[in-house]
Amino acid sequence: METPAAVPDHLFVCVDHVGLAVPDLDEAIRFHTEVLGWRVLHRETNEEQGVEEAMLGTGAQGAENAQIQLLAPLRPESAIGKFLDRSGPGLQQLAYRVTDIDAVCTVLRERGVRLLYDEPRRGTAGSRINFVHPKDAKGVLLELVEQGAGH
Ligand code: MC0
Repeated sequence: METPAAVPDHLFVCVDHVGLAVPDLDEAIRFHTEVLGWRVLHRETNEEQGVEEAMLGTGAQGAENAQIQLLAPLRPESAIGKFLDRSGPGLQQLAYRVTDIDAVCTVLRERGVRLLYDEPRRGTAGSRINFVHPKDAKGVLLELVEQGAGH
C-alpha cells in the first residue's frame, strides 16, 4: 500500500489534551483550580459541538504539558450530555495533536479506521478537529487536533 508523501512515520505530534465530561463547568473549574492547582487558560462555548468548555494548564514557565479540557453539555442530546447520562462524569476523550489533519485522516481511512466527520470541524480556539470512533480505537474516543493559526 502506498503511503502519501505528506505524512511522516509519526502521525501524531503529542497528546494535546484529555477531555473530561462534567455536569457543571463552574463547579468543575473550582475543583481543578482551588484543589488541584490548575489554571484556566481558555474558555469558550462551541455551539456546534454542544459544549461549554475550559482548557486548563499548569501555567508553569516552560511547561510543555498536555492540557485538561473540561466539557459541560449545552443540551442533553449533545455528545457530552449522552455520555454523562450513560457513564456519568469522567474521562470522555483523548486528543492527539497533528500537524496536517487532512493528511492524517486520509492515512487513517486507508488503514480502515472510521472518522466521525467527512471534513474536519471547528474545535477549541479555531483548531480543526475530527474524531476516531471509539469502536475503532479500542474503546477510546480519539480526537485529532490541528491547532489554529493563533496558537
Ligand atoms: C460512546 N462510546 C464511547 C464514548 N461515547 N466509548 C468511549 N468513549 C466515549 N466517549 C461507546 C458507547 O458506549 C457505545 O458502546 C458505542 O460507543 C456507540 O455508542 P453510540 O450509541 O453511537 O453513542 P453516542 O450516540 O453517544 O455517540 C458516540 C460518539 C459521539 C462517539 C459517536 O459521542 C460523538 O459524536 N463524539 C464526537 C463529538 C464529541 O465528543 N464532542 C464533544 C467534545 P456499546 O458497547 O454500548 O455499543 S467537543 C470537543 O472536544 C471540542 C470542543 C474540542 O476539543 O475542540
